[in-house]
Amino acid sequence: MLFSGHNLPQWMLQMKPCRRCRRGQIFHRITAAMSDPRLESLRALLPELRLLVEPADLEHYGRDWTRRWTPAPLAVALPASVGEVQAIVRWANAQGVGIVPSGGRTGLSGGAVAANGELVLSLERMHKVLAFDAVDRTLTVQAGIPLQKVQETAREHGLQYPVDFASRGSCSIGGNIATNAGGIRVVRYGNTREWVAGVRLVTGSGELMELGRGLVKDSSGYDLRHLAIASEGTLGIIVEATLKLTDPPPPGNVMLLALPSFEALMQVFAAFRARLQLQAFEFLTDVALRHVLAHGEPPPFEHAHPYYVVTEFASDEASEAEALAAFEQCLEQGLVSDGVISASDAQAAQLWRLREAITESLARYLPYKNDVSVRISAMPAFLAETQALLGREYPQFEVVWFGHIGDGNLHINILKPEAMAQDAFVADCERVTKLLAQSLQAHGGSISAEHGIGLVKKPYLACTRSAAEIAAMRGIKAVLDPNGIMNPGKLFDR
Ligand code: 2HG
Ligand code: ZN
Repeated sequence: MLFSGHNLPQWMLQMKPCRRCRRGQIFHRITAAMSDPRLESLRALLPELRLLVEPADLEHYGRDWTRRWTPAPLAVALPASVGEVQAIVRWANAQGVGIVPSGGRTGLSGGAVAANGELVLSLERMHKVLAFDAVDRTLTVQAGIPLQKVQETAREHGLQYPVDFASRGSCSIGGNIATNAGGIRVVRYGNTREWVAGVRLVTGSGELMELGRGLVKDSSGYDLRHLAIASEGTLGIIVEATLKLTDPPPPGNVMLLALPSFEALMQVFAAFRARLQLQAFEFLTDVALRHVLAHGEPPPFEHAHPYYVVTEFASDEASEAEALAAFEQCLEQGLVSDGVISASDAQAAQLWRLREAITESLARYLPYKNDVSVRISAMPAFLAETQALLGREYPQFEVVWFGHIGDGNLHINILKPEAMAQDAFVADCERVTKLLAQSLQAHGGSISAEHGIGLVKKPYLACTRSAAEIAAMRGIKAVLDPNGIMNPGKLFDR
């Protein structure tokens, strides 16, 4: 079929030549779009919809921060309104096409991977602040808004949205809600779940549901809002959210502590928590710090120490005195061996970088990640057991420990040796994850603390959630997504 300029649709006329492969983008679009009648029907249904089928776009939008699956989506849709999202979902039901909802794609569990001809539905163009309510102290936003923009907007109104983590600039609020994201302030403020007053969800059948509606009190039956939170896009697409805001935090002081032993960790936590309202309590090992320093951060101490804690608390005189007293007490008991305290905001930010840059500094080793949790009281026994397990099972790999120890949440990154094939590496790590999952089961923990289940943790879901719970999840999915088009294959198989 030959096209001449005057009868080309508008979207084709806007194409530029593709620099990557030197064929025209028009060619890519025409071949892909014309060869798939499903996309043609979507185009006919929503002529204004932005739809991408260029290989570079499919690759970019078809993956998250995991690098295990080869992206292979059918196309990428970038709707600009709730109405468009609903129409896409109805089209997907009619065509039997799976939908992978897509936010900032900073996830670490493969929840936003599209490797099987799904349509990626990116919320990227739906990134507006819709309303601020000073009386309710809420902010209503579209789901594609980055976390950082939410935090900044709250600050502009003299308030705070307290959920925070390193990917704040790239992740989106929709993704945060869909994974019940945690981060570095959970010890003080709780997870994302605590801060969602309402959610507008386009269900798997295209219905728009208003869940929660910003009400402080509502005892009229099931709270479906909480089903949307941590649903990982398997029940529908979060298109808007009403977020709770709170008083701004007090100006903070950051302290970095050096610890001689792993066993000291929870005792130091107890000593500090007894005296202070902690804003954060994070830990990292020397191995983690070495990677961060190799990545360009300045060393905090003259000598290396086996373990470190980054903690934050109010910078008023009383809190500072309590922090120093806690430090002295731990020093006397041999639980800490050194410490520094920030003297300025710049220094505080620099100390935080030592913790926050870990993921980035490890990315080139394609790490296998465990993100596990137990109750805080179970932490000492679980830590000892896990340390023995990993020491025994991974003599050949470098293992990097860090995490939100004040929440009972450990991150374990196993680094792939350069010469080792990815498949063999993952297979070995999966063998050990089964053992870790057994230990989590014994300690009443969770195989995913804050990253979600996605594809990465799916084989272990049944280790820490009961058969009855998973059956109930399947039943809920069948009601809200009867044709199973929402994020197929993630969390569990239908
Ligand atoms: C963090 O706490 C993130 O920094 C990422 O949850 C953890 O990279 C990881 O394993
Ligand atoms: Zn984390």
